[in-house]
Amino acid sequence: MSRFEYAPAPESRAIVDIKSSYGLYINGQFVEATDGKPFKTISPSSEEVLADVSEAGPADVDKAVKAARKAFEKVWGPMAGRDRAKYLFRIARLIQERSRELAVLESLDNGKPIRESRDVDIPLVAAHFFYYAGWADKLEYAGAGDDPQPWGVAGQVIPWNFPMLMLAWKIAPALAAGNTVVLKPAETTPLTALAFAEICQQADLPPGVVNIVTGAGRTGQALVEHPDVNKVAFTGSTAVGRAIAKSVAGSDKAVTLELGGKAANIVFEDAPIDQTIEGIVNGIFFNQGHVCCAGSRLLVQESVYDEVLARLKRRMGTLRVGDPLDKNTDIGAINSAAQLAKIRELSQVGEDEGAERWSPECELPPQGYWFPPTVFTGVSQAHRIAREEIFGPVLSVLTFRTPQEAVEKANNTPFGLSAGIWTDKGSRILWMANQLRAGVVWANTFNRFDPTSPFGGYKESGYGREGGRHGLEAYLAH
Ligand code: TAP
Repeated sequence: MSRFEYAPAPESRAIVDIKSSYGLYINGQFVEATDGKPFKTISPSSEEVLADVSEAGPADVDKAVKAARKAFEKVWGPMAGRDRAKYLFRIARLIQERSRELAVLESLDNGKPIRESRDVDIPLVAAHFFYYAGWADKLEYAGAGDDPQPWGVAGQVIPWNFPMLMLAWKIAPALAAGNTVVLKPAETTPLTALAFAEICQQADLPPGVVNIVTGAGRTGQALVEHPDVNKVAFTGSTAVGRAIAKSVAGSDKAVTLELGGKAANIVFEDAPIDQTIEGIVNGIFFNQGHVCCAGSRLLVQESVYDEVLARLKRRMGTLRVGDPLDKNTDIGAINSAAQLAKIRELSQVGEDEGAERWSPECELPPQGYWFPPTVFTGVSQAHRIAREEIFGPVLSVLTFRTPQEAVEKANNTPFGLSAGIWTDKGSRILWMANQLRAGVVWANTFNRFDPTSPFGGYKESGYGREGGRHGLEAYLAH
């Protein structure tokens, strides 16, 4: 019995009204799929079936692209920017009004703690729509020339780790720039995208401006390969990103890819230790580590290694793993059985290759998909757990002696999405940030997101930027 026991504090799920089945959202209406079978979406924390969802086949995708094309040519493309802005502001306000419902729905379908969906995901979703609404009548200042034009129809494919936030990253700038969209959410997390379709109806968004086609990889492939899609935006694994890059090569489609990462979180001996421990925990255990920019490689200066490790382990022992809807929960459920299998497999490889594995004592719920917060020490740069994206609550710890060595180790990865630096010295932060081959470098903080700030990677982490003015530019033809 620990000194402080928490009473359960579950968020009520009465606020969500999940239908037993959902159609596809095409041309402003929910419609039956013509050539796919329905599939089930489940809650990963309980394995409870939440709803039947339609699978869009190529004919459905074609219908959605046609609706988007018509809306682009007849309504959305010709509309004045200030009028498009009104719709985006309306959507942003509706998201705020329905924020509690959306947070509960996200936690149910994805498994992430309500504390995160309520305080991070959904507020950021609304912030993205507000931010890009402000751009819709100022496109000539976006850096794409005096008279920037939208591409046309955007085909967008998103992953399951931040379902609604990834939707906002994709849809808000696309619409602000005057494009229409067909979006495919991930197979395991379609519900908030379908709730967003209802929000589009509530906002009276003209039919065809936003279309949501649910399904798995086959649906995503049909979308990105559709000949009448002008711009492809993808977030997900490097393997699928590579396949998409190949399939659109030689076509005139514009493409942005936001892929995996293996970020170094670098701790110097002069770092403020308490904040650093919180930053390490936030860096790798936020969203169960299902974060492309997660600080999954901890690089600690040798002189403070023992202290950092001891404090980190003590802090990990206080993390609460369990019901995503409990407001005290720090770490929720792993999103799917497949992802859990991948985390287990790579963790086993870590042990087999000789690294030392440690997790605090923690009781995992009997039903659902769970993995305890885990740290590996004795990790070398050649180990697979130091090179591959685990996409789970698993931290690999390495050490360094000099700043130069830290830079070399941090950059020794095929990825280049993000990095973190913990030190008291401003000059060292600036020097390090210049040396690190990472799209985002956080200093004395980690996993901070803001709609005004561009985000994206180097090397196998993809190309193109999302967020800020740069994110808007990606939706404008030069
Ligand atoms: P992916 O397979 O890349 O899935 C991302 C999205 O692409 C999903 O909507 C997926 O559909 C769709 N998709 C799959 N195959 C496609 C294809 N050939 N053409 C077009 N779209 C396709 O990622 P995953 O399987 O969910 O996760 C695998 C690994 O990817 C994870 O373990 C993690 O390492 C990494 N990952 C990275 C990120 C970020 S943010 N960088 C996000 C998620 C995953 P379905 O999901 O419906 O099959």
